Amino acid sequence: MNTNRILFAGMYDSGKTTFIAALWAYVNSDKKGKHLKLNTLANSENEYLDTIREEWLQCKKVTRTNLNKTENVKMNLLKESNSENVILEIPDISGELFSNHFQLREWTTEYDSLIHQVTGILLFINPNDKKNRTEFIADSLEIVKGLGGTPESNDNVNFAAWSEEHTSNQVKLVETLQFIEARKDIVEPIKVSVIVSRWDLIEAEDCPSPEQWIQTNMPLLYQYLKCNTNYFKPSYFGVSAQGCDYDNQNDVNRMFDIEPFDRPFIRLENEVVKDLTAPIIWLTEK
Ligand SMILES: Nc1nc2c(ncn2[C@@H]2O[C@H](COP(=O)(O)OP(=O)(O)OP(=O)(O)O)[C@@H](O)[C@H]2O)c(=O)[nH]1
Ligand SMILES: [Mg+2]
Repeated sequence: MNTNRILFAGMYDSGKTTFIAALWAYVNSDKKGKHLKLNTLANSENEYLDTIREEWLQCKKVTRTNLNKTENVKMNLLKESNSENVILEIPDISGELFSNHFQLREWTTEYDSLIHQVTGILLFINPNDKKNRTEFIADSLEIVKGLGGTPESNDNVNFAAWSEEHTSNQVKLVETLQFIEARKDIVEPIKVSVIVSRWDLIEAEDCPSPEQWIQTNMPLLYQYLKCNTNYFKPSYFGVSAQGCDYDNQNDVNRMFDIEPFDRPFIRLENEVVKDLTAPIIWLTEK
């Protein structure tokens, strides 16, 4: 038996709970050729999982995770490739907690023991969050010029005092990883599946690969992962766990016309697969 304790890390609204809901629907579905399937309901039955799956099945946004209540999710699964028993333990943590760690520079003993047991990380990024898009100095200078200022003068630029709230997410995510590296005795690099969520929305932008998206928009995070391969081993995925934007009723109607397990899709480097388990399977492989 192989127990995988996976940390779903990511800021608020980055798609963590939706992914768990879609994964639970997938392993319970009668999709043919599943890479992960339910082994037994023992150790898997969980009211929380059923609630979020029900919301997902009805194309409703899943309930936001409560800052003070981490939901401990456990799935007892079988890997199709080698019939290996895989237990997934995924604490569903509110994104606000990661911001708190960054701001307060402290975490609970409960989280600390979780970090010591973690075997892999799914790092979620919401591409629609403007704190995930780099603001280039060159663009700011263009704006200053447009407002009638000169690039040399700062007359039209209002500098705000530093605040956690205005901090770019990539700074916080790098800190999340650095904290883990500082607290954990890392012998083998920890695998990190970097997930650009809501891929259905950005694929319309004639998108490069998920890796290129991170490289362009979150260069600090990208460089940190590139330069710390003794601690972390990244792989990049574009994930649509819903399959569409729930704010667009036409898209939602389209979802109701197909099997729920066929809604999500994953963008790999060069191809799209209809299998939500890809980032998990990659983590569980030696
Ligand atoms: N378009 C689109 N939106 C998505 C997708 N997955 C999640 N979302 C939206 O992203 C928002 C946040 O999703 P959650 O799964 O609750 O995010 P979270 O990371 O668990 O958030 P916290 O619990 O607050 O930390 C919701 O409004 C979802 O509808 C997707 O595949 N496509
Ligand atoms: Mg959540």
